[in-house]
This record gives sequence, structure tokens and C-alpha cells, in this order.
Amino acid sequence: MGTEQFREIAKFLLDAELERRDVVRITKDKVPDLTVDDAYLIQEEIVKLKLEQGHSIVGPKMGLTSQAKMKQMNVEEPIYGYIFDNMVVQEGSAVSLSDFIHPKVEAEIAFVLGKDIEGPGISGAQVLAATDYVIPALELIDSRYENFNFTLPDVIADNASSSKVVLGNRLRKPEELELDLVGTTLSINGEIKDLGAGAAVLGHPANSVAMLANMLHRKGEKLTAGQIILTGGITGAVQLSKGDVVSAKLDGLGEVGFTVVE
Ligand code: OOG
Ligand code: MG
Repeated sequence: MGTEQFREIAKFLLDAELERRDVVRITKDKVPDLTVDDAYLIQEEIVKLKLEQGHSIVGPKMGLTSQAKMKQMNVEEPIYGYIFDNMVVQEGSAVSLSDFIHPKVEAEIAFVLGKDIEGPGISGAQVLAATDYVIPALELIDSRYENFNFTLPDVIADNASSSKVVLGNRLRKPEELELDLVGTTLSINGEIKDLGAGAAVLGHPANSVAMLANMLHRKGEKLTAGQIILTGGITGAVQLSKGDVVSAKLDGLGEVGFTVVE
């Protein structure tokens, strides 16, 4: 496969996103032998196309970093993707179901870096030393594939199902908390749908950022100061419906929420 075909598949997935239409996973007929490396090259083309459209990168994100997520999606390896400026939703605001295909929400911890981090061999402790703030976050994922039915290369090529992010208003210094012990609940209309703790994410969410730095190093890239990085769902993802009032509470980090309208 060459750049031309990567770009063609990237456009196919981007069109599905723009037209809010689900598609059959690309490993079904288009590229049955797609490797993980080639899937990241398709993702790179998606990133380029979004940049060409005038959007900017807020930061990379990690996905499938907890057992809850890996089991739910039947994929056993962490992945990364990118969040863009037009994906960020104001905390407390309303999102419209018509902007999505079949959105789900998951509770996460986001890191804001104060210093660049460059792999290889980055540890969670090094990440904590380079982090300015941690923020409670809700990620809205919206796989472009029918029924979120995908394999590892499919979801990588699809920019890790990225769609929207809601960030809490409160910034906390990472050293003020033990992030692995942060109890987390994800509620819809006042009912707890799922719960967990920071340790669900690779033992400690800082390990997720460390793994990301080490994965990006293979492409000659690094994490940069100011980037906002999602560390991956602590909870499983929950399907959204019209009228939902969504809220996550993260012990010591605070609350973050939004509502869903038609
Ligand atoms: C892939 C995206 C995973 C996370 O936090 O685990 C992700 C998916 O589940 O569709 O963002
Ligand atoms: Mg996520």
C-alpha cells in the first residue's frame, strides 16, 4: 500500500464523519491485511486532512488503556489518536445528537504538560514531573464503523473513534493527588452507569502518557508543553440518548458534565 491508498481511505473515513454515516470496517473488504503500522499511516493522513481544513491539534489521546475498555471493545492493546480544536465542547453545555453517528461517553483524566516529553524510556514519574495540571474529562467517542465493530488496525485508522471532549473547569496539580486512587463515577440522569479508579488506566494514568511518549518516539515525535492529553477511559463507554444529563465525578479532581439534545 502506498500514500495514495492511505489518503483515499482517510478521505473515506473523514467523509463518514462529516456526513454522520457509519461504514463497514475497512478490514472487512477494503484492506483485509491492514497492519498496525499502516493503520497509523492512514491516521496520519486523517490528521493532515484535518490540518488542511484549518483545524489544529489540542493534543494526542490514548485509548483502550483500561480492562473495562479493552474488554468492551474486544481489542487488547492501547492505541493513540488526536483531538482537534473543533472537538472541544464547553463544560456544562449541550451537545446535539445530530452531530454524531452513535456517540458514547467515557470518563477520563486529562494531563496538561508544562514541559516537552520525548521517548524512549519515559516513566510515569517523569510524566508527573513534566505535568502542569490534571483535569477531569468526558470523552465522546463516535466510531465511524457500524456498531463500533472494529479490529485494532480499523480503530487506529479511524483516529481512535475521536469525536468530542468536555474538560472540567478545575485544574489541579498532579502532586496534590494520588491519581491512581481517584475514584470515578459516570452518571446519566443521576444514575451511576459505571465506576472505577485512576489505577484502571495502566496502573496509574501517568503511565498512559509515558506509553504515549514512547509510542510517538517510534515516529520521531514527542509530546509538547501545552498539549492536553487524554489518558483513556477509566470506565466503560456508555451510549448517549436524547435528554441525557451526563456527569462524571472524580475524587479530588471535581465534576464535569454536559447534556444531550436532539
Ligand atoms: C476506541 C477509543 C478508545 C478510550 O478511552 O479507551 C478510547 C473506542 O472505544 O471506540 O478513547
Ligand atoms: Mg477515550
